[in-house]
Amino acid sequence: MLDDLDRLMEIAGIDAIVAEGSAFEVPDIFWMTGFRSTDSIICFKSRNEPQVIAAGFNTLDRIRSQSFVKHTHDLTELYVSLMRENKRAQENPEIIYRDVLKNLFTGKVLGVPDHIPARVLVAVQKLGYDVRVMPDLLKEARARKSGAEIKTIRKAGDATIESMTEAFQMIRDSKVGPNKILIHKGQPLTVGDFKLKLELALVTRSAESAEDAIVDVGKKGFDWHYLGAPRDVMKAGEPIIIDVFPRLKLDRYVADITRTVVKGPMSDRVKTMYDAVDEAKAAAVDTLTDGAVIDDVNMACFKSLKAHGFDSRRLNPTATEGMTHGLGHGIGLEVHENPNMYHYTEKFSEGHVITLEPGVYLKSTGGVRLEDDYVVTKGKAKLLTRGLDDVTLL
Ligand SMILES: [Mn+2]
Repeated sequence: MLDDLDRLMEIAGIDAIVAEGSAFEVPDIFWMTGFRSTDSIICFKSRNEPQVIAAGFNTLDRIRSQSFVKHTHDLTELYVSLMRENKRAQENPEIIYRDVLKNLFTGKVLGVPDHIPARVLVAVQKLGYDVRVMPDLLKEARARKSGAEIKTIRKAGDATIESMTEAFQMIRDSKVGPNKILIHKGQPLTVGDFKLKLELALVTRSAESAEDAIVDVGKKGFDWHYLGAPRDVMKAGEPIIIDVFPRLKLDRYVADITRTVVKGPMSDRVKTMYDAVDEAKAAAVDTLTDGAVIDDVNMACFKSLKAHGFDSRRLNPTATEGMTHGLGHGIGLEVHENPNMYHYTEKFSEGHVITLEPGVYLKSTGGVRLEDDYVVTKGKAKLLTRGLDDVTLL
């Protein structure tokens, strides 16, 4: 959260940070300003001082009414003088940043995030500033969520759960046809049909898939990031992985939920996979608390899977079956953010919001994955995505 930023800037030894872009392209900009616009702006922040937005013309008026940042630096006059000389602001970052930094920057070391445009980095270096690229600073500050952010992620979770429930109804309503193909309203039920239903349900709840959704039928689920082709046909008796990670259109936060469903009956093999994943998830949740070492949470999952006879790449780096991906990831304005569960020795903190998504994958069968979103607290982690507990057999 924003409250963490000053402390992290101090640890990093930087006096100020500057970022540039639009809320839709650069989540850090939205996070630092709350300004939801396609307009590109410059956001500057000195350590222990509030943020300042540099912009001009109509953008500035909208910032004053639509951003929570109270301090602005007006670039209108500078833009006008550039226009009189037939120069474009975009092509003259040195002129813009000379003005911005002369007016706002009083320290020695200036930090910039990885996503600062290359032309801006070069310009600021040419101006003679001591610039340091800080790839993790804003990411780390964003890792712990405020109460308002957690509430918004829960809202994204609710929209996701309701939409998945609506889409699952298509599978419930299907009949099983020849070759176990699901027949919905007289037609084979495809992944394309399912995703369309899902997307419509999300849109009616002011959400939309952040990228796409993963819908993997049967053996195709062995490749756990296969998105699913629109023409893939749903079949009975096979595990169908449905992984949905939508973003609220206005609030910009995401949720990330996976269920693996079977139009029954379920084979003993799939049942074994399902029980193992379910227990591994519970084992990980039991260890997830403020101060827990990240790899202890990973290990709780992988050891539980091993006890059920499933391999994992963490315990056996050459494994090709079993759990061949990480346990989860932070979520917030992006589908993958900090804490990073591959940073094994780091610790979870109160306010971290993460997904836990254990899965097992067998070449001959496909995959089973279950995913929910949790907020780390001083006690047991809190489940943010409630309401899809018994969805397995449809
Ligand atoms: Mn995920």
